[in-house]
Amino acid sequence: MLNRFLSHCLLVAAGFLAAVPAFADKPNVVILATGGTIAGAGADAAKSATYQAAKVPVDKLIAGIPTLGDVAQVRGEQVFQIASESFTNDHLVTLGKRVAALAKQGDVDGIVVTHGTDTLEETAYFLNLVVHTDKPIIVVGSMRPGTAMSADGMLNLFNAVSTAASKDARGKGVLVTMNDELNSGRDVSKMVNIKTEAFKSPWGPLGMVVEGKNYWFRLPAKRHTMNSEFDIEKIDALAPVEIAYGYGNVTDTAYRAFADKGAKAVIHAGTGNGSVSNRVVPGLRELRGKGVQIIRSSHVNAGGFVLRNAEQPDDQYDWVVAHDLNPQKARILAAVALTKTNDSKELQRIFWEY
Ligand code: DAS
Repeated sequence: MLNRFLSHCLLVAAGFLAAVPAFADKPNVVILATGGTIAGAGADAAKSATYQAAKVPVDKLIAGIPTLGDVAQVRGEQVFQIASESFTNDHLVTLGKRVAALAKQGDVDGIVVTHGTDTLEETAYFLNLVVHTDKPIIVVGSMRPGTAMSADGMLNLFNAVSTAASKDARGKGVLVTMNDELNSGRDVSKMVNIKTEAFKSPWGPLGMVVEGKNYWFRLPAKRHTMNSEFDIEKIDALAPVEIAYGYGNVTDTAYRAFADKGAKAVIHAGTGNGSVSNRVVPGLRELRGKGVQIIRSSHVNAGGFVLRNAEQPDDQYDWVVAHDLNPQKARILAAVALTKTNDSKELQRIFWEY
């Protein structure tokens, strides 16, 4: 009799446990959705480039990956629903403050930001600079909408959640999981606009994520997150910084126009080594004399390297060099750094360290 009673209790208990969601003992991951192609939808499965971005809400993104509950207890927030080319500094500050607030919560183990791919690299670098946490923060997008054949968003998002839920991703700065790779939010950039293998770091990925497991091969070398002197909790607005493109036949019109509109710094997206046309140098020196910071970057796309006094006498002109940061990343760092200092020597230190 007693055995039958005990076996009955065991069956009931087993039944109860089976009803408990798969993630009862799983890490807690929050997905902050902002829009982009990963939330895109098109009318034809054969069309991977013709669709509307920022259509699918975060709860549908989560529901679209049934096995997500095997790796984490996931909940979503719809922070924005926009294509990322329309991001502004205010969007960055709002998102950064939400990420920082969640990172401080004891019931949050990791954060995923779903994002359009156009400015994903800027947001990832921004969060890398200003969010003080060692919890994993993963920024993820997709090159094809979920309605297209061989869409990449589902696996990219699964990888992002599994990485956000993993202890081994802690302390590595903001990460980007696209196309099975783990890239540093600082280094990664969109190098191609029509392939799923679109995001590359000039200095290589940090690792790979395969079947929900991370394989690490290198670590970030620059300051980030917990080791950053910048804190989103002390930033309410970014400094106005603009980018002017260098090319043959260029004039200083754009640089002057940006300064006239109040730019505190102009990023020179230079040819080659951040070179500056001799038709533009006098105008940039004049702007520097009026207090505008001039920061030389390079628009070569597979990884530039701008060093002081190599192509231009930066010491003499009191200009800053962006080191290996592309123009859009240099803008982010300058916009953050100028909230703390307008000293060109301090700015140059910051560009070497971050
Ligand atoms: N317009 C692009 C964006 O939102 C779509 C994408 O690739 O995500 O960044």
